[in-house]
Amino acid sequence: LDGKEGPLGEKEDPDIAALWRQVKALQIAFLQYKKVELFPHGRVVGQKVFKAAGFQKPFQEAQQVCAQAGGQLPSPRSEAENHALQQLVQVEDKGNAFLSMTFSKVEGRFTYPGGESLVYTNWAPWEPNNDGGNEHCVEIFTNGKWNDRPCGDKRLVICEF
Ligand code: 289
Ligand code: CA
Repeated sequence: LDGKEGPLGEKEDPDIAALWRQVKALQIAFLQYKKVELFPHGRVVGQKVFKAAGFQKPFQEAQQVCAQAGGQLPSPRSEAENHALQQLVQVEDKGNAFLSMTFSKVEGRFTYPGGESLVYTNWAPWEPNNDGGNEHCVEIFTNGKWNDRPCGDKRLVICEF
C-alpha cells in the first residue's frame, strides 16, 4: 500500500486523478463566470435563466430579440420564477416587462407560446380585463402582479433561457 488506493483498496490511475483535478478546477471557474454573467441583470431559478435586455420593445420585436439570442420571452410557471422576474423588473427600473403568454381567440384564454394552458398565474386584482378590447399580451409589474396589455405597447424585454 502506498496511500494512493481508493476506498475499495484499488490503485488510483494518475491520469484519472489529474482529470478529476481538472474537472474540479473547471467547476470552480464555471461558478465564478456564472456569478459574473448574472450580475446584475440575470437570475437563475432551477434550470431556467432569466436575463433582462435592458431596453423596451413592442411584443413582437421583444419575441424576436429573445429568439435571436436563442431564448424566448419569460413564462413564469411558479412563484419562485415569478419572484425572480419581479426582482429583475425592480433592478432594471425600466418599467413593466412583457411575459410570453398571449390571448388565444381559439382557446378563449391566455396560453404559452406552444398553445399550452397556464399552470401558474399571478393576475393583479380585476385582471385580465381586456380593457379597450385589445389587451392580448401580458406585463409583469414591479410588485410581481400581472396585467393584460395591448401587444403594441413597449415594455422591458426579459428573456428566458
Ligand atoms: O389601456 C389600459 C391600460 O392602461 C390599463 O389601464 C388600467 O390600469 C386597467 O384598466 C388595466 O387593466 C389596463 O390594462
Ligand atoms: Ca388589463
